[in-house]
Amino acid sequence: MASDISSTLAEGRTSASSAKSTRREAETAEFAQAVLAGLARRPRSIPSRFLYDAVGSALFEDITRLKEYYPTRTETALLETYGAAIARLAGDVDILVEFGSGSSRKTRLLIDALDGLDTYIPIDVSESFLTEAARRLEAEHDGLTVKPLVGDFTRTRHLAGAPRGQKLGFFSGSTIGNLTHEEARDFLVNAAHLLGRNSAFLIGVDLKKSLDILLPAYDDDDGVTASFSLNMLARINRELDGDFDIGSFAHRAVYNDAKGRIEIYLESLTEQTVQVRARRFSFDKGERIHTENSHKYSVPEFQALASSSGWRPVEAWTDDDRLFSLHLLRCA
Ligand code: AVJ
Repeated sequence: MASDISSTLAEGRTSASSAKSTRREAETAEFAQAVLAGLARRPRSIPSRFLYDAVGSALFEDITRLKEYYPTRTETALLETYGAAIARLAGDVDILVEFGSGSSRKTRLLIDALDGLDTYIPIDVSESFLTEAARRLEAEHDGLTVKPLVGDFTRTRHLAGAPRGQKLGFFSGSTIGNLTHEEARDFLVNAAHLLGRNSAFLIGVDLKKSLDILLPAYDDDDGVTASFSLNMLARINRELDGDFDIGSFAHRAVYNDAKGRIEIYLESLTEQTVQVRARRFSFDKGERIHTENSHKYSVPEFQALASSSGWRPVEAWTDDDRLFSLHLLRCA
């Protein structure tokens, strides 16, 4: 890594753009390592966080507007309906810390509900997204300071440069569902340290429900979710000199009842060989690559997980159809 930094500096770029390109190179190196290891192992798997390059992030935005994809609009409606109640129970919040980029619409609803808020700290891997969001929010909210933190929130250990004050964490969209129960517990324990004593945490969690609703949400009629999944292979082709024939893989979403989660796979439709960075990988017909988990919880299941991770459940809100939940927790 040190040699990467000196070589980019030697090319005479500004330190800001060199820091950015060094980050991009580090991200590509990490992607390469994950893909080569993930394709070599059985069962094959690639971590879901690599779905979100610029193309994948735009496709996810499209997913949030699909008729079949209920989570985003349901969570937004919950924030609209219960924002004032959430703010009251959260107490005097000085600092809002958001894990992941979230949608600006949901963030704005929460910020507007919290009066007396003086600092908003979004944590995200996408620097351009953060800068843009920070500029807009500061322009719209007099007296609100936005201090973006570039990084992977699952690995953020300290809130560098954060002022003192009462903190509220916000983790929306049921992104916590991407984590296994063990990973979610680690994340919650770390968040308790990060946010500190007596802080509060608002988390959006998708609920268990009928497969008639759940399965189409992960396999829509227009094939947007399929494109989002298959972008993993397209990204490998773009960034890692891969030669995946995207048309000979299919998106598969299945519900694993024992684990309470949607599992997403890319399935080879033929027997074929693929190259990535000059390494060859053979697929049998029907062989799969696991790319994503999306865990679903009942309200008591999530409260039990939170309770075993340093948080006390304060309140949980759900919509009338019981599609989605918002949990307010207090650091124990
Ligand atoms: C962003 C993880 C919440 O699990 O519902 C949506 C990702 N993947 N459709 C989810 C996703 C396919 C989404 N999360």
